[in-house]
Amino acid sequence: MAKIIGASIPNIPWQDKPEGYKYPVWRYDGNPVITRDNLYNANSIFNSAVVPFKGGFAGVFRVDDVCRDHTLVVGYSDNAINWNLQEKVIFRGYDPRLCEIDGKYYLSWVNLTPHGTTIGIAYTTDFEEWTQLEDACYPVARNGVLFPRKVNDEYMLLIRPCDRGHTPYGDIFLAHSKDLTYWGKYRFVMKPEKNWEMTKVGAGPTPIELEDGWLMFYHGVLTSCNGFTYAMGAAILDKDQPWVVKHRADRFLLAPHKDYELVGDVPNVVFPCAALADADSGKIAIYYGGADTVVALAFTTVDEVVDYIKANDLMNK
Ligand code: BMA
Repeated sequence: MAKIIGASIPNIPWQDKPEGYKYPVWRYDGNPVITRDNLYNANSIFNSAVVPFKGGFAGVFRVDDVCRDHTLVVGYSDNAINWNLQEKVIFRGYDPRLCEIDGKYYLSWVNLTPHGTTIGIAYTTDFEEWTQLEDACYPVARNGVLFPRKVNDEYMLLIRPCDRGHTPYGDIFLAHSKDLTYWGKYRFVMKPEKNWEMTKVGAGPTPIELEDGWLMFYHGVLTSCNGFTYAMGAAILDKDQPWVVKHRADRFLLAPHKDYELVGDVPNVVFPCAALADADSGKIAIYYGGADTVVALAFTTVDEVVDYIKANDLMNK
């Protein structure tokens, strides 16, 4: 078995792969797990982040409210499927990611400034009090995703530099920091390669540490005559030089095929922002936004996903 370096999550949400299903990532049959009905005054609740917390789970959820403002709220769950969302807005912005580093929970998100989007970073120990740090990569960037530990004694942040609109820039870079305040030593990681991701790529959940690399799920965007289609891909980054892509699937692992991915405020969107990974069993539960309207859940195992990436490896063709 490929090995996950990380926590045991014995209560990770799970369903076995349906009999006869050929692909490496399968959906929860109770999807969507969160809809606008989970919170009063929500227009839509989607691209959201979850982590294990005190024997259960906590999360930060993207709620676009009935004024269509982008807000972030905290939620709690015992089973990571049924969530209790709080009304209090902790930050404004969107697309949160959560990452535990040395006992603190770090939130990175798309922060909104008068000059464009940037990467907000804040931390908490209890999901009630938050300390906000300097914005990273100001301006202009999105899809800021921290690594769950320092690499070579430096914090690592995946980013996608962009412009103020739906950007023609579409490549993933990596930034280093000694203190989570000053970011630099930028490294190119990857650019779109295949048709399904041809417009842009952006990092998704916190990378999952493996024995010999980092498993990175990401989104890739196709532009068709009908607009954008967002799908999920996967790659394995070098363990000590995570800007080096060692393996990368040439095809998507999850694309908008179900109604709740095809129909919503923005049709044809699968947008992963979080993954729970159980080091003992190799089970992985992926949280993604469906059609910018709901939160959905999908499953894989570390073996399934690593084998699939290597069997369809863009880097070894
Ligand atoms: C991206 C982000 C995501 C969104 C996606 C599709 O640029 O804004 O939050 O899910 O577009 O609309």
